[in-house]
Amino acid sequence: TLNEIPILKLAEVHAKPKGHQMSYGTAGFRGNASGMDHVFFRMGMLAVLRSKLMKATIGVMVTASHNPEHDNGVKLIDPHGEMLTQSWEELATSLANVTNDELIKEMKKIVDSQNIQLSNEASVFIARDTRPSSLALSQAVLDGATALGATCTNYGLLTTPQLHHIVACYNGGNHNVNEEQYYQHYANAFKALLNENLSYLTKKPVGSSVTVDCANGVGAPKLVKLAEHIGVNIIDIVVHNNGQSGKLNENCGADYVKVQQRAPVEGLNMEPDHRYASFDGDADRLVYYTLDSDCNFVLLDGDKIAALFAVYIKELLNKADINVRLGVVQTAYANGSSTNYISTEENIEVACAQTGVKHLHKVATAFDIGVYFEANGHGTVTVKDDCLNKIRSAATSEEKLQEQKLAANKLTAFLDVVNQTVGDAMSDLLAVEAILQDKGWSIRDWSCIYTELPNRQAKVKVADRTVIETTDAERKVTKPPALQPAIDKVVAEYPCGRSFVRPSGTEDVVRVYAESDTQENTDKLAKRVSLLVY
Ligand code: 16G
Ligand code: ZN
Repeated sequence: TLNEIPILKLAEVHAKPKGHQMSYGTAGFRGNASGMDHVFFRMGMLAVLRSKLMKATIGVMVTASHNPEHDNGVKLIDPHGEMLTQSWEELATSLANVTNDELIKEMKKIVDSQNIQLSNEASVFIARDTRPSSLALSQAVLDGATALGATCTNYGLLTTPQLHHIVACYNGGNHNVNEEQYYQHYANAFKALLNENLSYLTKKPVGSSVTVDCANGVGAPKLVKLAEHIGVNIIDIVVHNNGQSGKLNENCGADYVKVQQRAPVEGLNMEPDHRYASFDGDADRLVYYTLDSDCNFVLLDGDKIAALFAVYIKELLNKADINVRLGVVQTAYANGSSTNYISTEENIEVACAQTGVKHLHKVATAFDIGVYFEANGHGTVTVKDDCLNKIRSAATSEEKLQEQKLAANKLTAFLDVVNQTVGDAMSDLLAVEAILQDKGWSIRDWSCIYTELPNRQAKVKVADRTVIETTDAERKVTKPPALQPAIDKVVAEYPCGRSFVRPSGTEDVVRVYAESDTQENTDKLAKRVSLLVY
């Protein structure tokens, strides 16, 4: 049974403000940090119920990612390091929204409907980002989890993907996993991958530094640690926007760079052909950029990282003569040129999923090897176990030629560098650096694999964004019925035109995307479609 008295006492401390309603969105609860304390407390309790049901450790991450510093958020991590299963999102929403008086009743409802054995043990791992509100809010999570008698481990400051990694490894049986082990794992995997590269000793493009804007977030101190574990003689990472002066995500970070299509305002004295990268506030997104010889800004976003990864994997599979199903998963935001390059030029299967990591992840895991990326820089590679075994055994097989074994070995090493649980800016950075190094490519070589169509994102404030409903991985509007035909009509006027609108899952706005042959046309198209939404 539930130990009601201590729960109710703590619930008073973390009381819900009247009328405050929130829902578990694309990536958990997110909003202005003030007034959200009860949500964190209750998610601590929900994590315990989930842990008892799954008989495994559940993670709770306190972060609002790329949102402004005054926001905060919370999301649950399931046993294998994946996002909370979708059927529990509604339970989370109801639990967050009931009054204090209804709290016990609501929890009992969850216990009954899910058939949870309250006598089971529970274990919850908690971590937070660097927001000023995060310490107190992670304490609220701890209070909630301990109120239900869970064993809690508070990891303090971590990037979101670090917590995913730790939860997945722990539940996988590695009970010594911790932050230190994370660095060792990725540092060793990266070094092993470079060692597979025979030309590593002679050519050394990694020797030139990569400059990383860490959005003044938790990624900064963590990336410094990772770099120390690898060694500056192997990779030279210069950390910018480390939180000493600027504000979290303000005029910097992956979201700013991608949406504004420009470099962070402060801190970078950009030089042509140098490699720059940006993380977001919790380091689960990565984009690269540089200046061309005319000093124009050049962005290499999630689409370009996906293309780089997929083509590299395809080449290694071919070299190793391994036949498995490789696929790339994108969203509607993927630039049309990237889709064309991957599918038509490189002959790699491409699937489209709804926005949000959980949707892409699911589609990716249907492939033997799935590369998924959102254009905004969130992505990773997933591999099926039997496929991984196939590659591993190819690396040592007597029947394979030396060259084929080498390629299989390199692919194994590469797959070790990526964080398969979730998009991870740090591990993705290492993966990109290793591929460029292996290919002897400059950032310019990489950026030239295809040329993006000019694109524009806009947002429209409307009274009620839920009146817009979409289908076909958000590429078509179904409601209101007149909207899609109107969009189609406008789009048809622009060469290479494409545009879609979708209600945001994280903000109270409708988002508009447009692309076409020139920036001028694209901007016009975005504006006209935005007007249709009003
Ligand atoms: C969240 C998602 C991100 C998605 C974004 C869309 C995760 C971890 N993050 O940040 O993948 O691109 O929401 O936001 O799933 P929107 O619905 O406001 O456009
Ligand atoms: Zn993030």
